[in-house]
Amino acid sequence: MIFAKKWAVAGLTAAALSISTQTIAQQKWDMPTGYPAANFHTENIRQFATEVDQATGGKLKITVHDSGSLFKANEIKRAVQGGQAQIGEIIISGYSNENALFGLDSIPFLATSYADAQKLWNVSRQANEAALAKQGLKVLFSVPWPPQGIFSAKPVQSAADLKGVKWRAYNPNTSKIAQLVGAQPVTVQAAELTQALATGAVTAFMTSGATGFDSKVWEQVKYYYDVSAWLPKNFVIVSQKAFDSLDKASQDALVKVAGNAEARGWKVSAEKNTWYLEQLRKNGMTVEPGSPTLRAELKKIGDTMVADWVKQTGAQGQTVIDAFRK
Ligand code: PCA
Repeated sequence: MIFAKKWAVAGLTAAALSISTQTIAQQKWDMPTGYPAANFHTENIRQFATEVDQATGGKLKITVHDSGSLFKANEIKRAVQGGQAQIGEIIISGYSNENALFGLDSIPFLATSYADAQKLWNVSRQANEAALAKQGLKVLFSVPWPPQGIFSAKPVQSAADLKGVKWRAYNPNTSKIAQLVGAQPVTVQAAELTQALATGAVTAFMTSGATGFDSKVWEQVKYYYDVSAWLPKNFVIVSQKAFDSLDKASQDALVKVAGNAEARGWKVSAEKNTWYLEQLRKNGMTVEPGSPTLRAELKKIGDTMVADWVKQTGAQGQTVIDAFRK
């Protein structure tokens, strides 16, 4: 009897030991994002998390928290910097007040196609990575939103029609555009857009068909002008400290799977853009290319913003713009 008990205790200790070695070897990361579960970025990120699990042999488990449920979209960067989350998704242009460099992809009519957006990313990736590295952040991958157009409750023929309207902004550049056309900017995160429209807090804004669809904007907003002004990008960032705590094989697996997620995300963004615009039409919206006047006015705003951007970013910015225009 005594003997049997001893054996049982020994068995238990062995089991407990193996569990604790497993816990040391396995890491669980929280990954906040600000966008809804059905959005293509979020779907891409979920697939990324699944592939990370597989590629690390279950050593790294990433839990995705969508819709700003763990941290609001605009709090995610700080959360990853502060170690409250190991990894997260942010829209980089949301932080151009911190560093002007981050606003490059949200300047009207600088890069308006997927090919140009890719080129802009290629020439600016290093600079972005270096700026974020100084904040203890590592860029894992980046995926663009579909091209940005104008949603409005009332028809818009030219910028004059936007005077005085309550304009939803999602980053400093969209606030700046509001100022330049004489609209009133109100910052609203994507997760709160439906509500802001329902209460009449905003009646016009620029975003993609993707967010128009996610937020079912057709309830209040009847016009979409597909001007394709820019393609803003989301970055998936990881705290360098969390990254360094992984074994080498897991680090390599993570970087490789991130590369796949970036390639897949760019492809899906472009493919789904057409589908998103169809859904706007199906739900009764008027989808138009936007008048030449409106486009010319936005282009002029873009030119001013490029000049300001180069002034703010100096030689580094000039090098990036020159490489883009080459
Ligand atoms: N959707 C996000 C950012 C750009 C976009 O297409 C938003 O509206 O917040």
